[in-house]
Amino acid sequence: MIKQAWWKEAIVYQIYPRSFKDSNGDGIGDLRGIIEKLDYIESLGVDAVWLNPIFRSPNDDGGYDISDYYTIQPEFGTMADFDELLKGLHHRKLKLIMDLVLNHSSDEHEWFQKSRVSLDNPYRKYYFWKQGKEGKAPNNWPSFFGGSAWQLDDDSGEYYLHLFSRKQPDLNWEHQPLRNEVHQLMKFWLDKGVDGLRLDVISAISKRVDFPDTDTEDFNETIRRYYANGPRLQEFISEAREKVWNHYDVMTVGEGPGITPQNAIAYLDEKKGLNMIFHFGHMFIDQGPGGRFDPIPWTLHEFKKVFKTWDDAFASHGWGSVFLGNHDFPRMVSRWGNDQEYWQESSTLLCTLLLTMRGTPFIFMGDEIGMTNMVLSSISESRDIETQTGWQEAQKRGLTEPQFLKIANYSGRDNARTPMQWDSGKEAGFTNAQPWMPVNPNYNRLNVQLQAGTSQSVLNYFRALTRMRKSHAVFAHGTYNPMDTRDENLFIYFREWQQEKMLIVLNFCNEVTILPKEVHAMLAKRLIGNYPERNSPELRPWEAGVYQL
Ligand code: TEU
Ligand code: CA
Repeated sequence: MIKQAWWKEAIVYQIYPRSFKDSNGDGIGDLRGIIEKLDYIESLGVDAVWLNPIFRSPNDDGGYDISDYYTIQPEFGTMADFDELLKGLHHRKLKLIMDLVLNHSSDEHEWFQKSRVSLDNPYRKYYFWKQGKEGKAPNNWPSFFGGSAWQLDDDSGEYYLHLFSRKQPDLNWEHQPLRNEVHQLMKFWLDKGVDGLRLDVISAISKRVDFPDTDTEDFNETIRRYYANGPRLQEFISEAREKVWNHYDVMTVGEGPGITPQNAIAYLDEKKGLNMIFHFGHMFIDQGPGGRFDPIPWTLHEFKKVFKTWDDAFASHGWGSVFLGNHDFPRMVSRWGNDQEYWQESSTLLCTLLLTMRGTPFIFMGDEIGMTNMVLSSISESRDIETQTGWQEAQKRGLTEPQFLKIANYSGRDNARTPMQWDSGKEAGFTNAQPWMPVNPNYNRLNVQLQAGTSQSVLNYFRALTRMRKSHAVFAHGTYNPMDTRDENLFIYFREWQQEKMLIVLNFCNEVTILPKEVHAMLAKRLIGNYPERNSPELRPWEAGVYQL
């Protein structure tokens, strides 16, 4: 019997450890805090947990700057805590997906410290070092975090490449000894029984290493053409597959800007590729050419088109993830829904979309209770390097702090990193100390404890959705066929597999919307909905319903 790929049927819960639960009163979330909450995680009806990086890091970019791949970040706990957490997850039949950041390390990693010592040491080639041109950087590549992607190192007089912060030097995958080191560290964690790897920015491990200037001002275009999808990408992935992953029962999910519907399948070769990728199609529809801090309006039409395009890309093979938020994006109800007058309805509608779509659903911690964006009143409150450097860039464009804050409060990553809201007690039950990041002031009316005891809460609706998804295989394995309604507010689609056929109806707006007659005629047996059931062609604002046909 071919082992069914568990990850195709799984529902994954993403935990940003720093903000989940503080167990030792230092204001920082940690592994023992997650252990305390294992019963809660199990109660959600999810199958796996994806932990954002938990390795030693100076925290320049929220742990995505690793200084030791073999040690747990001391603030998060010890290796013994990790082992206990893994055991606790496995005891509850929950899988663990770890987040490996391999496109770059921290500049405090010993490899980089040795690499920078001289021009000819064995570690020099672990990174990209280049002479400048006419006293400037080797080329015009911009960093994700503002400024040039090159940093001059005074000692050696050469520049090193960092697509992200200057404390995140890019690792040179062209160099076989570096790849061997990467294979070793993967084996270390897989030998411990980790079930999955999220491979951060895997799309950029092969880049244009002839380093030509970018000829476009569009940042996402620069990524696609110069930083990601380089000539040796498939080679590096298939080598890791052959030398490491094939020897374990492990799921690999690739993350990375620059992955497109056209090139995604190349990452997912059945024999030599990854199992799954995160795509960002929908996550960039409200970003202009300037990227995150250049927001533009989005339309439901485009949103629906992205889901269709990506589903077509994976129609016959390959497999995608479905997510509407994570630690890099604003809270889904604030971005795609209405976190004011229709907070409850739009939160539950978005959860319905997540859990009825084709592809593995990834739910970001707190979205199961409808956590919302938090308003920064000054840049100094931001804890995110991307917002802080974004502000520096914005000042060069002449923006005032209030003007930039308005943008950052819409699209910045701080929104997703406020502490999990457990109860209405001090600091929302996240910590009994000063939290590393302020708790969203709405915690006393938006928290787990309050919702656990309310049958119609977002939390209990989410739990009902996971139960529904698990009891009907059509959601994991079925086809996806959207209905192309003329109406801009409706998102309607069918899921079909063997004898089962489902119809999902979502009213993505603040108004009442009339259903097309042929659809209303099908609304016989409702499995779940976020309003009291009634027989009417009128959908209420943000109404969601799942119907068995
Ligand atoms: O993000 C990489 C990535 O996809 C970027 O486009 C990201 O969405 C954003 O634009 C940068 O915030 C991964 C991690 O998810 C992110 O937290 C890290 O900052 C980044 O890599 C560097 O490791
Ligand atoms: Ca702590």
